[in-house]
Amino acid sequence: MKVLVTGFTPFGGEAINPSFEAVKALPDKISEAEIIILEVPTVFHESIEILDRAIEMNKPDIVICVGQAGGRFDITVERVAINIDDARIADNKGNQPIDEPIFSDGQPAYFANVPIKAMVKKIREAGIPASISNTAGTFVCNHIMYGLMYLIDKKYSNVRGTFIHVPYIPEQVVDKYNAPSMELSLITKALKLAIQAAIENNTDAIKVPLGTLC
Ligand code: PCA
Repeated sequence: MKVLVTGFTPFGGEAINPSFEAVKALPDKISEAEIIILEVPTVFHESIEILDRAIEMNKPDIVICVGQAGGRFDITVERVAINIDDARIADNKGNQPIDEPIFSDGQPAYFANVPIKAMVKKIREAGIPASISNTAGTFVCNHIMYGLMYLIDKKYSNVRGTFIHVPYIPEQVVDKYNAPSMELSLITKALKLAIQAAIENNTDAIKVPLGTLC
């Protein structure tokens, strides 16, 4: 089995992106599966094209894309990606699409097709805060998750995947008032556990109440 794990380049004035820092620190193998890592640019469309080529070349069974969610305090496994780009800031190449569909022939939204609840449960059991998120935003992270699930729908029907958002790491918040952060080694450990859960559980068989009220 092969798992492709991506992280993003720094964006929005940050010197690092904890997503790729954490991905880089993953072991070469998790539960006998080969781990392939890839850094993708925080750029609309180019990120999906690079992901597509990497899937084509490596033929992974599972794809987990990871990105920074500055302001979130826990690890969030995304449930859904929507067919819209609505950028509050420009990406790393100056693109700032507003209310544009990602793929005109795509569904309005796609759900993750890995066991997101089993993934969150496994991370929590290790004492690391984690939850399901029902929005990946409307910037490049939602964009790549949508692109991943679109590609799975259109041409890689055997692949399973989702997106995981991770908090800032402590060095990023030294000058940010009241911003939450998580130690890099904990983020890497959480990603490893999430990948393990995705490998071990074929479907989201567990019914645990991890929904939100509003
Ligand atoms: N986070 C951004 C894009 C790249 C990243 O790491 C986002 O949440 O959209």
